[in-house]
Amino acid sequence: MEEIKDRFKVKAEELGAEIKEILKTHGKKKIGEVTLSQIYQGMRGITGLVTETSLLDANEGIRFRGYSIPELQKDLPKAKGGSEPLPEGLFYLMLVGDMPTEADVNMLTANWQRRSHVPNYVFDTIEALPVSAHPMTQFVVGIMALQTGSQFAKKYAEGMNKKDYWSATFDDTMDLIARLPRIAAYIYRRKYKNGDHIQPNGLLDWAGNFAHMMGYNDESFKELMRLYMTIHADHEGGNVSAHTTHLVGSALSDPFLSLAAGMNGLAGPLHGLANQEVIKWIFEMRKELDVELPTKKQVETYVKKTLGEGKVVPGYGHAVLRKTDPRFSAQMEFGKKHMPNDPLVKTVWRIYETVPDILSSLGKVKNPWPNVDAHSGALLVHYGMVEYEFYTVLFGVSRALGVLASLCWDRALGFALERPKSVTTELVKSWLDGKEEIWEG
Ligand code: HAX
Repeated sequence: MEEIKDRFKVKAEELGAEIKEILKTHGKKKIGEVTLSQIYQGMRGITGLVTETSLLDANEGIRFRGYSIPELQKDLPKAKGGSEPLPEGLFYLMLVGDMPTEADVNMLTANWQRRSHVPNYVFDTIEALPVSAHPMTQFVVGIMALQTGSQFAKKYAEGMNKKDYWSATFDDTMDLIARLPRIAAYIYRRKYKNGDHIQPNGLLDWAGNFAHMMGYNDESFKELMRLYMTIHADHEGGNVSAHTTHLVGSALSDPFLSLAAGMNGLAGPLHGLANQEVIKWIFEMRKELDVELPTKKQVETYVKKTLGEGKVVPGYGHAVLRKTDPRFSAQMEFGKKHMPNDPLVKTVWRIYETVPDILSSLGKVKNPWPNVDAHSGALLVHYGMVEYEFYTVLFGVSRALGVLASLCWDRALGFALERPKSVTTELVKSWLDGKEEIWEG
C-alpha cells in the first residue's frame, strides 16, 4: 500500500477507537442548545458536525490541525527557491494529522503526477458545452465526467465490505486531486485562449504545474498559486462547500458525486463566487469613476450606492469570522512583497480602509471585515489573469484538498447518514401554544 495511505489507516484506527470510547462514556452529554432563531436563520452557531481537518475561531481565523496560516507559511515544505508552502504538504497535514517532511511532500507530488491522466472523454464532455458556459458549470461537468472512473462506485456495486469504504474513498480522492488542475486549466485555455492547450510538465509540483498548464510561467505566479491553493483549502466543516460534500458523501455517494455537489455550492455568490464578484465590482467602480485608483471619498460614495441598490459589498462579512480574515492578510502580505505599487491591489487596500466603518454604521452587519475573496482577484489580475469568471474554479481546485481529506475521515470513522430533523411553521406555532411537543425527532 502507499505510504500515506498506510499512515492514514493507522491514524484513523486510533481515532476511531478513541471516539468509540468517548461516545460510550459521554454520548449523552449535551453541547449547547438550539433556539428558534437558529433554525430559521441558517443554523448559525449550532454545533452539529465533526470535521477533523481544520477549526475556525471567530477572532483568530482558521487553523489547520492547530496551525495558523503564518505558521503553515513557516513550517510547511517549500518548492526549490520558493518561500510559499506547497499545498501537497497541507493535504498531508489535513489527512494524516502530522506536519510533513520534504520527503512526504515529494512523495505526494510524484503520486499525483502518476495519477494525473485525464481520459479524452472528459475533455469531449466539456467540449459538448457552449464555450459561453460559466467556468464553474464546465468544472462540475468535468468532475461528473470523471465520475465514471470512481473506484468507490465500482467496488460498492461489486459488494464492498463497509470496512473498505475508506480505502476506495482514499483512492478516488487522490485521483480527483491529481486530475482537477488539468481539467481546470483545460477549461481556462478553452474559454479564454482559443483552445490552445498546454501539456502538463511532469517535473513541476502540483500548483506549479497548474500555473504552467494555464499558461503562467512567471515564478512569482507559481508562488501565488502555491499560497492560493493552501489558504483556500479548508474552513472547517459548516461552510456550504464543505458541508455539502460531507452531506452528499454521507449517503455513500462516491467522492466525485460529493465533490461535484460541494462545487455547486461554492459557485454561489454568497460563497466562492464572491471572488469574481469582488473584481467585477471594482472594475465597474473604476469604469464609472473613470479613475485607476479611486480616493477614499470616491470609494465611500460607491459603496453607499451599492448598498442603496440593495446589494451586498462583495468580499466583506462572514458567517463565523468577526475580524479581518487571516487569508486576506496573507494575500495582502504577498501583494506588499511582490507588487506594492499595483493600482488595483492598492484599490483593494483602499477599500479595506473604507468599507468596515460603513458596514459597521449599518448596525446589522455582524462582521464588517474583509474575507478571503476581497483580495484574491487583484493579485491574479496583476499577472494578467483578468478573466474573473474563472476565479471560483481556482478556489474549487484548492477546496477539493480539504473537503476530500475530510471525506476520507468520514468514511474511515464510519460517520452516519446525515439526517437532521426539520419542522413546519404550523408545528412551531402549535408548540408555542403549548399544544405539541416536537423536539424529539
Ligand atoms: N454587504 C452588505 N450587507 C451585508 C454584508 C455585506 N458585505 N454582509 C452582511 N450584510 C447584511 C446581510 O445581508 C444581512 O442583512 P439583512 O438582515 O437585511 O438580510 C445582515 O447584514 C446580517 O448578516 P450577517 O449576520 O452579518 O451575515 P450572514 O452570516 O447572514 O452572511 C455573508 C454572511 C458572507 C453571506 C455576508 O456577509 C455577505 O453576503 N457578504 C458578501 C458576500 C461575500 O463576500 N461572500 C463570501 C464569504 C466568504 C466565503 O464563503 N468565501 O467563499
